[in-house]
Amino acid sequence: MDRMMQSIADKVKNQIRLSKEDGLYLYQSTDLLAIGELARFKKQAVSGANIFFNVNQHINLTNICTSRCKFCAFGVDADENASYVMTPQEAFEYGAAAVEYGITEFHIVSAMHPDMPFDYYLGIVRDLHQAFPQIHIQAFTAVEIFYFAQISGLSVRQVLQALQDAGLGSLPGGGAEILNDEIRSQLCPRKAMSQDWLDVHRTAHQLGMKTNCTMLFGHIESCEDRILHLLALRQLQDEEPGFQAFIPLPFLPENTGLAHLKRTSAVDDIKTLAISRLMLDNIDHIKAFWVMLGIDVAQLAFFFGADDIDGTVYEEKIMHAAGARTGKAISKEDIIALIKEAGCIPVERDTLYNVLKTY
Ligand code: V47
Repeated sequence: MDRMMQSIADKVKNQIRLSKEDGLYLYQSTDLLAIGELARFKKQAVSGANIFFNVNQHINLTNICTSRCKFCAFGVDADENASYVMTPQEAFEYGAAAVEYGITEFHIVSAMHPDMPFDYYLGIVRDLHQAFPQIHIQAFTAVEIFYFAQISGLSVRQVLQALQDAGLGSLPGGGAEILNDEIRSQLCPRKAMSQDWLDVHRTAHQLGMKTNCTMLFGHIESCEDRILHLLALRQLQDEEPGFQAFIPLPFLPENTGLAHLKRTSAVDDIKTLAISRLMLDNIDHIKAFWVMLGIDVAQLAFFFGADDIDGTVYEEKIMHAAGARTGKAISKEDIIALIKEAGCIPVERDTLYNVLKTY
């Protein structure tokens, strides 16, 4: 171990916060095992041998989107063949059908539809919550919340309050991409910019809502952009805590406007998970999202700082549109088996990380 890595190890062992320079050093280091050992040390301190999962149902209300981000293969124009919008009744039935499977969460993500009014989204949350009050609704990325404010004339706070009154429990972490407006202007100029995204989460935290956060990596960003992104999340969490989990999302290029780019390597995926665990010393959970990492890399991630594998995710559409090679869903039994196979303890959680059952 060289001197710089030793000094980072000393900081981690003594719970001293890592700096931007430490993060940059870790990215350019090839000592993956040393980085992994430190990340695992941090993970063990928070979660021991536990790996969390939940049983959820993804509902993607529409794929018609005015944003058309370069990295996205899910969004389409209204006149394209593959376009769809669920009616409120269809969305309700789609959610209701999963309830008997034992789900504890509806994970609803939509798009920036040109015509659907805010009331459409509000009504879907209200109907599902009234029928199934025991099931947590995690819905709408900060980008969608910001868009709802634009189309309704309400403030972000009013939008969040209305959704909260209707039964919204928490926000997912999507739409963060890379919190750098130069990069956003190239990839996704028509949606919430960095400060807008952060402000929505800050407001949600002020309203007592938990949220997640993500980072889309492996496209046109640099390692410095990634570290600055992690530092922005860490700073918001210091100022207005409420992030429960961080999910690094490796960019899947197929069918996107960046299809010429190569998929990230497993080494980059694992290193990014580990560095996230080390930099984000104030966010408890780091998710290895099996849908895009694949089951094999997700299992390895448990030894590099991850303590969560997300959920059964019946039936994910955004990543699969971009070439995710995993199945569209995985059973609870399969998740339990793959966590045990890796030598860890499967813990079923609800959305807010209350332990439901240890297997
Ligand atoms: O915001 C879109 C990303 C996000 C691609 O909060 C892509 O628990 C890779 O945020 N390759 C939506 N990523 C999904 C998301 C999420 C998923 C699971 C759990 C949680 C959580 C959140 O997916 C988007 C965007 O950043 N994305 N296209 C792509 N081609």
